[in-house]
Amino acid sequence: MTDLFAKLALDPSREAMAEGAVLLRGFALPVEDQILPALRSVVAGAPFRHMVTPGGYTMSVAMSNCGAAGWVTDRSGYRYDRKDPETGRPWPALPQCFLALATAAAGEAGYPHFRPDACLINRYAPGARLSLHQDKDERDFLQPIVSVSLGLPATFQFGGPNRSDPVRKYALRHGDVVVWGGPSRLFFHGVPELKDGHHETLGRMRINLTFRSAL
Ligand code: MD6
Ligand code: FE
Repeated sequence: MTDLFAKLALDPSREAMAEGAVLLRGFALPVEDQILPALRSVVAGAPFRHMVTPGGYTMSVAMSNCGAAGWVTDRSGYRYDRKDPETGRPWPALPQCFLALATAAAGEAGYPHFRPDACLINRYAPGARLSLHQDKDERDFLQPIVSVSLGLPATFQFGGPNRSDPVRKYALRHGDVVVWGGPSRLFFHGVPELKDGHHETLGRMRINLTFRSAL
């Protein structure tokens, strides 16, 4: 583990997105050799699925979770659940290398006390999208969210506190990490349709890990 922290301490290149939100370019690259196998083992235990929104719409993004709680949606609403509704079993544990990456990124961004208990895993095939939303199902909005992008690049739309606020666009690439909290914690954001392409390790997909303190 000391090794992992040593690698992650390499000076990241930062971009400020808003007050409380920072983009750490390539922050996950030094540990991708640990993250990708751990991800495979998590989704072997909790396979990707297309969840249904309360409005009855099937999401184009496929999702899974690991950690003490997982984010789920169905006809009854959005919530964090300690069990995978598909299997009735607890979600796979948060791999140590996931936890190390998320806490190191949060520390780097000025949130040294972040202890995530949930990791939502989003899988985008070309054409998949996530419409503008706020992340507001977590209990404590003082905790940030740490977001790790893997595979194909995506455009990330980052708005403001109101749905109608103008959005800024960021290209998120393999290995980029966004840490976001404080005054922008509840800002609207989304991902427009993923463009087709081929990534050398993940192929025709984008994976996004979002770490949250949910419970
Ligand atoms: C994605 N991310 O990048 C979707 N939410 O695939 C999110 O919805 C998100 O990246 C909250 C904080 C960071 C995020
Ligand atoms: Fe979100």
